[in-house]
Amino acid sequence: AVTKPIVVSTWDSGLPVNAVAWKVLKQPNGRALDAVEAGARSIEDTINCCVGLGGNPDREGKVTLDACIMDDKFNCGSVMALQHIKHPISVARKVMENTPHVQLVGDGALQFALESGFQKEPDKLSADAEKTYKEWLKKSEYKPVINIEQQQSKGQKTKSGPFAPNFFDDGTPNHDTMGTIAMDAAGNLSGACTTSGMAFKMHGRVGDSPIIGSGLYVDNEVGAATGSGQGEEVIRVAGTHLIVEMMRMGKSPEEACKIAVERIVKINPTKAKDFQVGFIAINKQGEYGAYSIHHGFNYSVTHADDGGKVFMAKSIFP
Ligand code: SD4
Repeated sequence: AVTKPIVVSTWDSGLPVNAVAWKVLKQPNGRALDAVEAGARSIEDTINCCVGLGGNPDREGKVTLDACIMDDKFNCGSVMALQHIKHPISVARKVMENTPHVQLVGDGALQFALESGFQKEPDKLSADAEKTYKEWLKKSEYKPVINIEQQQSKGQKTKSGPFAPNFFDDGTPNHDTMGTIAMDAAGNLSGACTTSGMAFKMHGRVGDSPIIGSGLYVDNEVGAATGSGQGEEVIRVAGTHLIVEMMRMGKSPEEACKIAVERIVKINPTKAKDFQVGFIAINKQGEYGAYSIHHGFNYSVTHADDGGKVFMAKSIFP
């Protein structure tokens, strides 16, 4: 039997995102596209390190957001390095639906957002982001920090292990890039990905998250995939497109994610010890799976009215 509807998101911070998406999916005609957008919007509304305007800034202190969305008919839209807008995912959807283009970047994306009726938000870092940024400025080291490193730089450890929520020891949830993929009751797939990107990146840097085929890919005949982690490394292998193609060839979602992760590690196994990438995928049967380079990447799955479950992805390194 096909498990549907179903929604899967990166990280345990995806659980409340899934809950919002689930409300859409459980409606008789609820569309996966609306579900993933609503989910992404809900985390863009919260203050956290890695998604939305409250997220960490680039090295110049500017918060620049990346997001993309893709439906069941290869329609897709994306915004990159977008400033001042609370809901980049909805701007991405408008790019998809109301323009002849797929990607809008920077000032042009902002201009389009404002013309589309989005409100320009003031340039103000969240208290958390300001604190982290000031700390970073002391050394201003241009060294992308992600997941595992981020936790160490906070001087905190996360609790980990199968099914264990990924919380810092002080109880703060470890948020990160939010990738959400869903299949609705009609069996149609869609996906969304939203992020403030790598903390302290160069101004203008764009990661994998808003790039169709890297941070997100959906093929309604086969499946969908998204991910989180060091964007540059994901782009190099067109990670999520690779995963969907592997599923097309009969691999399970987990096997497909593993192949993409292995492809990244093989490029430079030594370097891969220092960065994290994690992928999640679903197929048309409603099967789901994940894989990451390092232990610690978890993901959230919801396919019933039970609040969903968090799973720890298998990884190459323990
Ligand atoms: C990026 N993939 O900008 C994002 C960041 C991320 O865990 O996912 N961090 O490269």
